[in-house]
Amino acid sequence: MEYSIGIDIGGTKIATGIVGREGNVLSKRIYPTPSSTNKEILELLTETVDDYIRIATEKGMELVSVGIGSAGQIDYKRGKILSGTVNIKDWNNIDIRKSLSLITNLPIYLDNDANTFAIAEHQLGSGKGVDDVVCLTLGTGIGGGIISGGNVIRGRWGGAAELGHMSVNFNGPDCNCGSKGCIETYASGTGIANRMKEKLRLSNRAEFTYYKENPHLLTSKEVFVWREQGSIEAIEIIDQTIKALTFGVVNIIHTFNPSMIIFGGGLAEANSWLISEVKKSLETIGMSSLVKDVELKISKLGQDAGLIGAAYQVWMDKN
Ligand code: BMX
Ligand code: ZN
Repeated sequence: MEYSIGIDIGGTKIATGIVGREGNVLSKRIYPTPSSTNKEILELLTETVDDYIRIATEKGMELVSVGIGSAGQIDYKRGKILSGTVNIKDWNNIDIRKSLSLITNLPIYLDNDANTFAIAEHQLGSGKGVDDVVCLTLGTGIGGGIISGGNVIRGRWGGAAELGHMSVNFNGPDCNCGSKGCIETYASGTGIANRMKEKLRLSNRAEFTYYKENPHLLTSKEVFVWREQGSIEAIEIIDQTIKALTFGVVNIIHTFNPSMIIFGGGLAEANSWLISEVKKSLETIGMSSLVKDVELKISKLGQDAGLIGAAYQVWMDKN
């Protein structure tokens, strides 16, 4: 069987593994994304690829490529990161293909992380056999991947489908992409935490004191827990999350007329009820013929989807 090295670079973690053609993942490793320099990330990639090549050689496995899915705006044909938001430090103008070709002759593939998520879910996951699928990953940021008529929609050089940066409110919070009111500011892990930090500043409630003093430790997890406990502030924030996602999903449906929207990323997987709420509110807005039978699903491949799709790029070429 052929194998490919898969690497999924997100704002919080980097997941790696050796992936078989059927999507089986071996020697999986998960690292926190280095946050000081891009050089540190490149060193981690080089060491990991080197190590996987050694493991594959020892086990007599046939390695056919190194495939990377990374957050950021990517020229996928040239294998370069052109730019990235502050979600990854200093993630601009990086020739990943060149760096890795110093240590291996294997073909090196690079695409946006949500595109590789969409490739995996379309080839092997919840969207298998479905030609018109749009994917949204809810994590550190919000990533987007579009399959239309069975093809990945990439635009001119690969920058298309930054669906997390669809604005649902031009008076909304500043987004680190430069726009305002993007769905990422309301429904990503960092967005939810940031909205809560604004509320904490205005509140004197005792249960918030620790995070008021240590705002950098606040994540979306606390917000979901506080919501469960009945905090009005947290309830308001998550209601906004559902509204932003609903209008975002309606925009997606009106633009791409998909059969299915697949949600992934840690936040969606931990809170799949959010998707049921979006589905319910969807029925009351949007053009009826377009919204009525769109399926909303959760990723089947879970946290491995990005790295499986990253590795799978080589086989897309052969399909
Ligand atoms: C951001 C943007 C996207 C990415 C998405 C999900 C950067 C660095 N990131 O919107 O390119 O697809 O986040 O990324 O520009 P993740 O960090 O949540 O995996
Ligand atoms: Zn934005």
